[in-house]
Parts: sequence; C-alpha cells; structure tokens
Amino acid sequence: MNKLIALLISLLFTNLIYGQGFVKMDTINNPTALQDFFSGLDFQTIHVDFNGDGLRDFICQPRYKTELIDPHKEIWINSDFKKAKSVEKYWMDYDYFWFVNIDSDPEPEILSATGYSDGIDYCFIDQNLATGKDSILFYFDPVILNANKKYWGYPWDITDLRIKLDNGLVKIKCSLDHTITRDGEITRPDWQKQFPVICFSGQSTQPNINIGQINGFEWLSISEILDKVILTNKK
Ligand SMILES: [Ca+2]
Ligand SMILES: [Ca+2]
Repeated sequence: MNKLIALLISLLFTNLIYGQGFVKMDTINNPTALQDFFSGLDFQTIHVDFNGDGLRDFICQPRYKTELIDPHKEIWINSDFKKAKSVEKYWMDYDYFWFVNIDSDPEPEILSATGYSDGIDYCFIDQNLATGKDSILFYFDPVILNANKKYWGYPWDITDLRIKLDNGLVKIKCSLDHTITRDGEITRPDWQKQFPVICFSGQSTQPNINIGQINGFEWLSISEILDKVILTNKK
C-alpha cells in the first residue's frame, strides 16, 4: 500500500513539474540554519525548488557588492540544508535567472539573462546537480508576444516562457525564420548556427524598439531546437 501511495505521489510530482514555465521563486528572510554557510557575511536568500523534488531549496547570494570585479560565490543549499553546489560569478549589470522544466527529466533547466548595458546574453543552461557542473544548451533572442504584437524580451519584462505539452512532450514556441540581428557586446558561440527566437509572455516597457522581422512561429521540443541550431562539432 505504501508503495502504491509513493508511486501515486511520484506520478503526481511528475505531472506537476514536467513541462513547467517559470518556477515560483521568492526572496525570503535568511533562515538561521543558513548562517553558518556565510560565516557572518551579509547575504540574501532566494527560495526556489532548483532540483525538482517538489521542495523549495535555497540560493544564497552575497550582498556585499564592491566596485571590484572580484568573483563571488553563490551557495546553493538543498531543502534539507545540505550544500548542493557553489557557483562562481562576476558582478554584472544584469544577472537574471529563472528555473523552467523544458525536457523530460524532473531537474529544472536554468534560463539565464546576464550582461551589461551594451549587451545581454540569453541562454538555457542544463544543470547536472550530481557533478555541480552546468552546461549551456544554446543562446537565443527573447521575444514577448502580447496581443498579436512582438516586443524585445528584456529580462525585467518577461513573466513566463511560452510552452505547451504535446503528446507528453514539452514544446516551446519559437522561430528559426527571422531577420533579427544583434549588435552590442554579446556572446556569439562558434558552435551555434543561429539564434532561435524564443517566445515569452510579458509586458514591454520599451514597446517602440524595433526587433526585426519574424516570418513564422512553430512549437518545437528542446531537442528539436538543439538539432536545428547547434553545429555537430560542439565539444
Ligand atoms: Ca528541491
Ligand atoms: Ca528537466
């Protein structure tokens, strides 16, 4: 009987977390149990389920930002207060991230938007929580669809990813047929053929910015997008 209940619960979780847009994420008061990780330094805590087990975990970020470009460490701590990983980061003008679940395993992927006023990199990152090593899946151009209009998907304007479940497969609304060109200081990986447009919900704060022509949208799975945008010799 217990096994049956466990199975039902795991099925319920699978349904809940499979094919998920932005995972709920809040900044909370620092739990006292986390103080030891920071040995007296000032930090803030983000409460989010980053490993997909249905329980919210903790991401602790230092708050002692200086003018120095020194790297700093985020500490990711599981819901049971065990350290999952440290992430070394550099201070940037923009450092946004969300968790989404766009493949077929319960571990969420990271949607990252980082950079400076002269260019922001948007990409999906696959987590490997067993090794603590993340890998970039692909870079993209973010576009907000709102009332049949298209806007640039600035990280402060997007509210969710446009996805749907199609025969149990997560499909992302996207476009590979567009004339968007990016100027500015962004990462242009030599292992990627093109930047797909990835669609978001949201409300544009800069509606007059021309984003370029998008000739059509389609719903593709993450592996279908990878097949189309990644060169086969990606290391
Ligand atoms: Ca969790
Ligand atoms: Ca996943």
